[in-house]
Amino acid sequence: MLQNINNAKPGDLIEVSGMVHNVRVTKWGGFIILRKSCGLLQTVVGDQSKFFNEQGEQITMSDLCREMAVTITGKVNEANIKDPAAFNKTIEVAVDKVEVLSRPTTAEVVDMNALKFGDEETLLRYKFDNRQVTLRNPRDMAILKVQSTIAKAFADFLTENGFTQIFTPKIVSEGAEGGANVFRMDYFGKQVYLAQSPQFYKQIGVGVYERVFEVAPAYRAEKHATSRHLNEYISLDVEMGFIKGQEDVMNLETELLRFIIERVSTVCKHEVELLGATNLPVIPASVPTWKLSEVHEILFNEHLTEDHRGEDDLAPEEERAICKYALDKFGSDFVFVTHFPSEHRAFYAMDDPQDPSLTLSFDLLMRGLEITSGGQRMHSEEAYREKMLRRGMNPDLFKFYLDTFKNGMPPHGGFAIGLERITACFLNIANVKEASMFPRDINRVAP
Ligand code: AMO
Repeated sequence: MLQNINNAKPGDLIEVSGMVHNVRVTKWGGFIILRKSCGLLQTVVGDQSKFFNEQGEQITMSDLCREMAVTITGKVNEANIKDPAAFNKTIEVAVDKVEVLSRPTTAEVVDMNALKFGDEETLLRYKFDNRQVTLRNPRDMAILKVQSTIAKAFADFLTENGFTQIFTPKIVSEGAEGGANVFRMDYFGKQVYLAQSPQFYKQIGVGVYERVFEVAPAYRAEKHATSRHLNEYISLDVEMGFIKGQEDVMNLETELLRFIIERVSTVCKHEVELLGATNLPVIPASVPTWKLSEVHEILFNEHLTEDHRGEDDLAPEEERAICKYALDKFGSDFVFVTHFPSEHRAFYAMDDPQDPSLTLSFDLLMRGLEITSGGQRMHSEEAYREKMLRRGMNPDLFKFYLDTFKNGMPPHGGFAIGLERITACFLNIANVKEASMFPRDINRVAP
């Protein structure tokens, strides 16, 4: 008897285990909708079907309920299933036998479809309050499956291109990114921090392996509740040595994204269809790239935003507008913006020798949202010391980091992609929290 539903074809006899997603009793029998990791499977109950409880005693179909764990044996038949959550619309299983393995202890299991709740905010709150169960809803399963595919593709592409995966500490002695959004914690009487990013450690990794990557949580004490900020997010980090300039890093990210899009389009066909996200992002041979000052100019001259010329960063309306402009004019869902002012960029960014008030750094915008920051880093100890002193930082606090450069480092650069943000952008999901298995925000640390 066949055990793997993914290979099933009409005529096969099959044994398949899963959770009861739904039971529908009809006059002539009914349906048990079984939930598998790949999606839903329709099974059809007829007058020959038999049911057994955990003790092996015969029961009836009406004794079944949602979220029972069951094993079903039966025959695979051809079908034409309408439910978009069915992973294979062309098969169903005619039930011979259902064996109950275990059952929920409440008669009122969480409504994981959660569709009856009014406005978006109430719906999201309900979903997140009961996340341990609402995650079983096929839509949420699909979002996180796409996310898992993106993370795997990230690791596969980089491994194939000579990068070594590293695992760096999240309890650190100093924040790497500056700013106030760092979580403090007590560490045996000493104040330490949760890592805002693996920046120092991935640079150190370049001195060891030349090319490194990491997939790990990063922590930001964001006090504001927005649709794009989490307090804990997964950072896809890359750092590479022996670069000639930040263009090498941007080119690598472009090829990486092309690989990820291709992988999602082949591996996650069912999920993107279920989520109505078949318009996967488009990445042209060369991603439109402008300096920050050029973006302000373009948007002002084209009357697409208010006048932001001279500002140190992109306004959110500019992020959206430049992405729309790039899509309309260049058919790209991505835009690189480069040359951010040195004063507003993290201290490790390399200043542009042509104009030291600017940095050789970039952001990558996708469909109106920043998904990446990156750039070339300084690689000489003196440059670090000088910039730190200029910024009023105490180099003694960063001794181990500076010692890395003291002991020799190649020219290098890298970038980081926020996993929840890229997943949300891929799937046109408005709130990044929906792309987090257990989102952490200012009001939520459980479940
Ligand atoms: P940055 O701080 O811009 O750069 O972060 C890089 C990317 O991480 C994601 N991100 C977040 N996602 C969700 N919630 C947050 N609070 C949040 N903060 C950041 C975004 C962002 O583009 N060390 C540098 C990267 C580098 O230069 O290599 C850094 O951390 O997608």
